[in-house]
Formats: sequence, C-alpha cells, structure tokens
Amino acid sequence: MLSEHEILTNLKDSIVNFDIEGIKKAAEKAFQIGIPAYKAIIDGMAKGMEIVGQKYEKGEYFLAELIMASETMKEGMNVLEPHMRAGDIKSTGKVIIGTVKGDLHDIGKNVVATLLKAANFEVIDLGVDVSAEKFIEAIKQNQPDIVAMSALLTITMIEMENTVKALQKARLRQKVKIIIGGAPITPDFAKKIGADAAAKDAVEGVRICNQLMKEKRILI
Ligand code: B12
Repeated sequence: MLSEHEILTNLKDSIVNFDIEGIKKAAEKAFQIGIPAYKAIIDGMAKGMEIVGQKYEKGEYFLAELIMASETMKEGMNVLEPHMRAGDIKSTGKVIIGTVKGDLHDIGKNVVATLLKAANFEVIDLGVDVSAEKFIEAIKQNQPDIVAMSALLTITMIEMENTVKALQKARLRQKVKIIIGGAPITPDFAKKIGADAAAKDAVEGVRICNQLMKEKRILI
C-alpha cells in the first residue's frame, strides 16, 4: 500500500510527465486511502504544475508541454471532483467565477470552483475570456453573493479593474463581494482596484469567501 507522501508524489510526477493513466490511478488511490481531494489537488497536482511552469521558464518545456500538462491535470480533477460534491445541504452562498477577458488560463480558476463547490457554495462558472459585460449580465441574471475573477497574465490584470469599474457604473458593486486571484495578483492590487480581497491559492480563496459571506450577512 502506498503512503500519502508517495501518492502525492505520483500525482505531481504524473503532471510533469503528462502521464494520463498515471494521474487517474494516483487520483483513485488518493481517494481510496482517504487523502482529502483538496490536498491531492493542491499538494499533488498543483505542485506538478508549478514544476511545469518552472521548466517552461527555463526553456526546457514549450507551449505543447504546457497544454499536455494542463490536459493531464484536468483528467486528475475529473477523477477527484465527483468525490467532493457536498450534497443537498443549503448552500453557503452563490459565487460567479470566471477568467477575465483576453485570458485563457483556467486550471487555477477550475480548482477554485471545485473547492468552492466542495465547501457547499453554489458556483456559476462563466469560463474563460469573460468580459465585464458578461459578468454584469450574469450578475443581473443570477444575483450572486460573490464575484470571483482569475487572471494569470499581467496584461489581463487590467480587465479586473475594468470589471470593477463597470460594476460601479451599473450600480451593482454594492450588491456583491469581489475576490480576485491568479499568479500575478496581490492584496495590494485588489485594494488598488476596489476589490474586496485577493487570495494566493484556492484554499485561502475558500476561507476568504466564507469570511466575505459573514460580512455580507452582517450588512444585510
Ligand atoms: C498551463 C499554462 C498555460 C496553458 C493554460 C491551459 C489552461 N487550460 O489553463 C496554455 C498553454 C494554454 C498557456 C497559454 C499562454 N500562456 Co501560460 N502558463 C501556464 C502555466 C505553466 C501554469 C498555469 C497553471 O495552470 N498553474 C496551476 C494552477 C493550479 O495555478 P494558478 O493558475 O496559479 O492558480 C492558483 C492560484 O493562482 C489561485 N487562483 C487562480 N485564479 C484564482 C481566482 C480566484 C478568485 C482565487 C481566489 C484564486 C485563484 O488558486 C489556484 C489554485 O490554488 C503558467 C506558469 C505559472 N507558473 O503559473 C504559464 C503562464 C501564466 N503563461 C504565460 C504566457 C506568457 C502564456 C501565453 C501568452 C504563451 C504564448 N506565447 O502564447 C499564452 C496566453 C494565452 C491566453 N490568452 O491566456 C506566462 C505569463 C507571463 C505574464 N507575467 O503575463 C506564464 C507565467 C509562464 C511564463 N513564466 O512565461 N499557458
């Protein structure tokens, strides 16, 4: 029987080696021995993506390898996600999530959405390349408690600011809490653009969303 450490290592290595069969097996084993899905994702697969990113930066991996690693991560998530659904208990709150306009990175955003669902949030995922107008339309339609935006490219961070401004203009800003995240995002940037919070990873993101819900309940 493999130990928790060995399984997390297998998850990480399968991402780095684009081993789809390996990731499926390791994800099943993680579930079987009771490793929480969030741990398998954050301490296993996401660590593998970090290494892939470093290899890309060093010129050892190219775009094709990034895509293969992303596909491998998605296969692993597909195995783990069904084990994370929280059931029919009343939801903690409603979150609209999307990667901002011009940005196609969705792995981190998907991890956040998965962990939010596991924490009993109702999640409406708008996908990638989401414009301010699309966020606004979705807010009007669904009346979420929280709007969560992801950006991985420094050049698309500006779209977060544009979306906050558009929400202000549409008089929707007061109705929602806004959390942002992604590799280049900092709490200072969140403050600067008028978002409520930034999170460095999905686990912190969920913790902050719970906190934002408490603040929202006090205000109502
Ligand atoms: C995989 C990847 C891709 C894949 C994306 C596949 C997909 N479906 O997502 C592909 C190959 C498509 C890609 C394309 C490009 N990429 Co790319 N990519 C990456 C890479 C290697 C990993 C990103 C990733 O998935 N990480 C794993 C996840 C789990 O981590 P994460 O995204 O950071 O998310 C975590 C936190 O940030 C946080 N989080 C994220 N979002 C949110 C949102 C909220 C609300 C919260 C609370 C938290 C949160 O929680 C997550 C989980 O803990 C990064 C390098 C890196 N080290 O980040 C480059 C990187 C982001 N890419 C980069 C570039 C330049 C590009 C391209 C322009 C390349 C090109 N020449 O075409 C294109 C741009 C396409 C576009 N328009 O978006 C640069 C960006 C540089 C910059 N500073 O702007 C990076 C940093 C690589 C580099 N060092 O050059 N990329």
